[in-house]
Amino acid sequence: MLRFMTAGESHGPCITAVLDGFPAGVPVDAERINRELARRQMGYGRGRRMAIEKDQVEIRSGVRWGETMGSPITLVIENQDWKNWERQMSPLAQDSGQAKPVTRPRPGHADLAGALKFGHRDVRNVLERASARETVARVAVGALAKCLLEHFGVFVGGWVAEIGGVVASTEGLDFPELLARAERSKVRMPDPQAEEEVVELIDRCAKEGDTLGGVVETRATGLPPGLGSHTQWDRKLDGRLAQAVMSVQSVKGVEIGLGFGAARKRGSEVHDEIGFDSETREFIRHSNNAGGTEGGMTSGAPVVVRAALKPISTLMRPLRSVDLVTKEEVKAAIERSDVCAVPAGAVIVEAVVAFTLGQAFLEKFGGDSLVEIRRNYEGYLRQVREF
Ligand code: EPS
Repeated sequence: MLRFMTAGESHGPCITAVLDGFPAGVPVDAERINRELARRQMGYGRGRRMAIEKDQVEIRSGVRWGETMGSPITLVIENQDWKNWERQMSPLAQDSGQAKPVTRPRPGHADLAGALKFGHRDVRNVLERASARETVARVAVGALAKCLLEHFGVFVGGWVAEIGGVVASTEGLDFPELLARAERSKVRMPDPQAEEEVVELIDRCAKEGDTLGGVVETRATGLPPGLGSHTQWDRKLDGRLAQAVMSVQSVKGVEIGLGFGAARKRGSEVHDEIGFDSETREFIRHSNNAGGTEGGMTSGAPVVVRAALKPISTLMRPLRSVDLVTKEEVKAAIERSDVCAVPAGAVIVEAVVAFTLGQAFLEKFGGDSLVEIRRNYEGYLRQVREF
């Protein structure tokens, strides 16, 4: 079973991920991971923190001479900002009291619920771990999942579909073109006109001390039919994708394919009619409203996942809150933050989708090594072709 855990605080020394169950024999290099980390750091609307960080992964276990060994892979990304926080975030008792406690929880952040749950009088003990800094680890893990999937012609890519209500026009653009345009855009939007409007909107929001959310879209192509399973609730791939994506900081909604739109149409307009290509001897679909999953399994069509991100909850013009200690009405705490992190969100959602698909891929094709997985994969494809 492929699984991972992350550890680390936003202003601690580093963020760490341990990935277990990754097969042997997969070529991996730090530069491939670093390219994904750099993509996550880009985006107009980020705060000053991104000027401090230059995320680079250190592979501390599980890889030898450029290939995975099948043992747990430890990935470490240092926080450059740590040097400014060594005393405030020190593990040593002798440093206690080196930072003023944060007692004014921000609406929308984990602050209040976390303080009540863990009994913390200093909200920093919650916000440090709740921070989206943690997503640097998820992107690194997602990069490894991509390294595996790419061997089987599976490609996962995403972009920003809208920010602050400005919707990118994507009509007539195919997947490679969408990605190429998004990659060139400073807000990861495939539509230059929407990009221009969004940049203005971000500038306006920054001046007004406000923040912006948006919608990101991820697609995965090249997947065989039958990943996931209809037989049990926790094995349904659409449910697992939704959980993984919903767990990304700021995400408040997940759609697969038509998503909520399907509820407003008739069955005849929604379901993807089935055809058969007698040349390739493959079942085909005349549309992909289901977003690549049916009955909790891949259908063979591209998987399409959309996520809605709420606006960042740290406002420079803060909302009302209550001081945890005095119980007086106050303005919420102001932490240095971003105006808009949706472009980074697109890269993060791409990574968690890649991980979840990688997990389902390994469940289907098993194997401890790339060679064994390939044998199982090719055997299955033959079985499907000869159906
Ligand atoms: C974040 C607040 C900001 C963001 C951070 C997430 O950090 P800071 O408080 O240090 O300015 O920049 O995101 C990252 C550090 C990152 O790598 O994406 C928050 O409160 O969630």
